[in-house]
Amino acid sequence: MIRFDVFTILPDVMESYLAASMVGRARLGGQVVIGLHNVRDYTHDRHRTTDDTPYGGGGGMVMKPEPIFEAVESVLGEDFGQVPIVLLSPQGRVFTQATAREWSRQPRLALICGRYEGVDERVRGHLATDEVSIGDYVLTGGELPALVVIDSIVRLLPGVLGDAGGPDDDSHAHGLLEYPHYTRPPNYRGWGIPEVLLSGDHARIAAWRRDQSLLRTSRRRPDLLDAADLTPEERDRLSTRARGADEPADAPSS
Ligand code: JAH
Repeated sequence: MIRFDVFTILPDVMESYLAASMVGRARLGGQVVIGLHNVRDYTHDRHRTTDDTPYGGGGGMVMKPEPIFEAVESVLGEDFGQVPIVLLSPQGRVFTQATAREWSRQPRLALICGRYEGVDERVRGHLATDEVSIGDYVLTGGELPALVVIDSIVRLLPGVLGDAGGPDDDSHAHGLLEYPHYTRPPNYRGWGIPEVLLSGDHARIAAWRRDQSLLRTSRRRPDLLDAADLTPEERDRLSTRARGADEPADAPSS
């Protein structure tokens, strides 16, 4: 079981996604607990102020430190100091499948979602233990990145995916992109499927899929190959071989 505590001024927006999907099912199944905490509930003023103008000027608004510190300290209680406190921010290191895998072994994670121009720097320096970005673009807040982090972790938990193959079979599990997938019908608008998939020869199918993953990765994401789990033979072949099209064949198969 894993527990997430999310600190946000938009808990309702997050709940609507977290109630649906595989995450919603995992919560019902008791594999995941998600606490959604409204930072506004930890303000002390009449107007429940969570943001203020930046020192030094320049416009925009910055999230005040006090409600965030008090919310996190109050909710984590005795666990404070033991639990990773993650700030979602475009300035963080890029969140990857490796981080999802590591965090999926934690019993508890806290996620802080900023809005406006971001959070007071003291949250970053004296409260957060980790800072991650889900990619090089700016959003209106950290809520979508927090949902991405939760989703990527929850699907790795034992018993959540409930499907053969599962998380070990997908893109990035071996550091390679996925091979092409097909389902019925075998001929759609004249577009067929690769003959090998109808052969019933499971060894040939596995070899074809591996080959497609390798080719697709070398053409689309050569940056992934350094860290990918390849045999010396596969590395040799990729470096010598002409990297042909990785697009699926479109000859009608029936
Ligand atoms: C935007 C606070 N790459 C992800 C990411 C994460 C957080 C934010 N934007 C992008 C963000 C505004 C305020 C956080």
